[in-house]
Amino acid sequence: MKNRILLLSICILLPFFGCSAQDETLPEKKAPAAIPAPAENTPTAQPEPDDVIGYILEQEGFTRETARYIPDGLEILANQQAMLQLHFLRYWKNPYEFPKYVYRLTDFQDKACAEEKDAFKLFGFSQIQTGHRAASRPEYIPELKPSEEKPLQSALAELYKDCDADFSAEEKSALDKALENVPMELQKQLAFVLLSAAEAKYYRDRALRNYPKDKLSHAFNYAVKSFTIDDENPPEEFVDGSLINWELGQAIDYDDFYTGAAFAFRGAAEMRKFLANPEIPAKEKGGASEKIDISGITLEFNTPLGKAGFNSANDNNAYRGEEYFLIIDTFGNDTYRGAAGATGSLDHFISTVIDTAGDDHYIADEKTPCAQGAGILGYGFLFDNNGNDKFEATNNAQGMCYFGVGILWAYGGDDDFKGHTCVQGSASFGIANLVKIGGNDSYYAYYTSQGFGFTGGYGCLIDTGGNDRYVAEPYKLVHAATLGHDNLRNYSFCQGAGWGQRGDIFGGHSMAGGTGVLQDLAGDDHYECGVYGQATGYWYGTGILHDKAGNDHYEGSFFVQSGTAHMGLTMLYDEEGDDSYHVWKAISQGGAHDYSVSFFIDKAGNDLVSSWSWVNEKGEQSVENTGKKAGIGGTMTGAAINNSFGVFINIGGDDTYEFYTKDAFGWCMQNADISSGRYDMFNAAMFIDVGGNDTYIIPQMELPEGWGAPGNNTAWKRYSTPGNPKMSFSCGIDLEKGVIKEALYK
Ligand SMILES: [Ca+2]
Ligand SMILES: [Ca+2]
Ligand SMILES: [Ca+2]
Ligand SMILES: [Ca+2]
Repeated sequence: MKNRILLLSICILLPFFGCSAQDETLPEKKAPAAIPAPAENTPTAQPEPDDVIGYILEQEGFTRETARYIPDGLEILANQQAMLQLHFLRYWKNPYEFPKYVYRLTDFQDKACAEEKDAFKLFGFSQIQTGHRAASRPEYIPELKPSEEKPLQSALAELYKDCDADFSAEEKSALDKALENVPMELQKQLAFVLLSAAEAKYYRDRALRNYPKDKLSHAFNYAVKSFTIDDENPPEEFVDGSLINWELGQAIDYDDFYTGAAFAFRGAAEMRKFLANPEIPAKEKGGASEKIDISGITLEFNTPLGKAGFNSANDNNAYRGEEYFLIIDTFGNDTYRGAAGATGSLDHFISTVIDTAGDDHYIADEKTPCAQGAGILGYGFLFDNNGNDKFEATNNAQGMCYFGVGILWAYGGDDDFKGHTCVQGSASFGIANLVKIGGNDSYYAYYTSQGFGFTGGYGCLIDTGGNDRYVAEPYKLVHAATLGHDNLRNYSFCQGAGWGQRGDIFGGHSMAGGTGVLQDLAGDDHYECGVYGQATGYWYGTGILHDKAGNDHYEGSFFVQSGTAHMGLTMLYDEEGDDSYHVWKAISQGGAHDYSVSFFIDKAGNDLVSSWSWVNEKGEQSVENTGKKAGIGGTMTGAAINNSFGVFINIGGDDTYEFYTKDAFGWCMQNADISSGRYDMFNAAMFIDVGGNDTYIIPQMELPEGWGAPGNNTAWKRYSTPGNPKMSFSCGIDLEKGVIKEALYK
């Protein structure tokens, strides 16, 4: 596999770290006459546009239709990508509509998770986001009826048959005995899970029919390691990594794959419904159902896919996850080690854990392939109701997939999620959901986690309440962001990150990125990451961070808080509260590079928005508080370079901006040479602050003539050439009043 990180670095063009190289070649354009500017900090009479973006474009003779990319040009680029996600081209072509896409998506997820707590609904929705809708609604999945006589035994016999395995006479009689005191209705429910698994197995196997069976084991092992591989020195056995992605990624019949997942997931969902209210349904319409007692049962039996355990006795249990196809535990503080609710091997491709009570501990070490709601070439589901739980893993866990479906829903309690790589809503070639209902939770990871989508993936982390802490470790270096990004911090790709397989520089096999979403619906939250995070996109990837309420803190470095490199669509969207946003280095906060679209939208509150780094005596960047601040890098707060759309919108509140770079607040640089097709492609940078008394702390720096200084109730422009000035748009505007259509959902 050819080097992901190296590729990340090659195309970061040096001029973007400062504007000194461009100062000699100032644009001829001046600020549009209709917008009062530059103001030298003197407030002037202002317009009150009912469409601010339409208004500022109009000042230079543009409309939303003309101030965008040439659509055909985008199609040529998009056609060079495998597995481009369906929404991408539409919003790439129509960047002003991208926020509405984000509002719809986050609103749907909000309702599905916070209001309805409907795990299947989110799974179905995720499926649709990857471009498939084979089995997105449970009511259309064919019914499965356990037999009236010996339902569990006959369902198990069917599963054995489908797996070409032998249901021995010994096992049969042992099971008959074990079931003697198990209520028939519970046996039927367990039978339903087994019948669902038989269907899931059929569709999962069929989904893989176009890939050589003898290569699956190697692909499984690669998927386990993929994001942990040092791409510059891949181990000999995985030099074919990008080819596995290319071949298996495209060989999978995702319609079949998700149909299988839907059967298995509905099986788990029906069981959860039953556990919440154990009863025998009414025999006829209008009849009464009959409550039953399912407590005090300890049942364990073998299936061809692993053991099945049902434990409703009042004790604390310990399980080895990889031994089980199904664990249901309704009492006590339990411990789950290894691949619990996860596809621990190629043969153990369906696994479900349902734990409905207690403070539980889930632990997986670095030898565990995947854990805690993770699917690699299969399906892994984990549901934990109640209690303060601890989820600890190394890699591939807590809502994770690679060629699969991995889902973790945790309800109530203050939970602790800890992992390293590919954890907490991390999807590659499939669906990963981590949903936490309520509680003050902590999420800790390093890499490709916390709402991450690689090619073909939809990965989301949704937390519905509480004051939460999201950390993608910046400082304990494992993937230092080398070559000028930020040597002192890690690459993250976390907290709403989309990423693809880039092959244009060497090797080919380019595959468009997936979608990563981090969504938090209440509470005062803390978001912290290194480089690439908090709504970031790379290589046709989409990254979204939505925070609905509360006073939140965001900090990160380079390509963060809606910051993009190379064909990304990103949006950070914070709806209320007094928030603080800090960025240590460049291209962030509605900062877009190389055919990217980045929106930063903060809808209310008194916010602090800043970018600077601590520096030492020599002016070099430091992570220590040296007491000395300096700006390191630009393309901030609504800035666009190399044919991009960087839009920063802050509505309401008395905001404070503290910046030490000129290349911000609506700074644009189209940068294309006339010999390039890019020369005719648009580039737009917009900084818009509406309402409040805002303070701009921008230490005196010499501004080129015609730029104007940002200030309360004023307007300005910030152009740099080279490039085609006719195709580069800059506007910074601070207004008392005005409506921004892009910030409206309804
Ligand atoms: Ca428990
Ligand atoms: Ca629990
Ligand atoms: Ca929260
Ligand atoms: Ca907020």
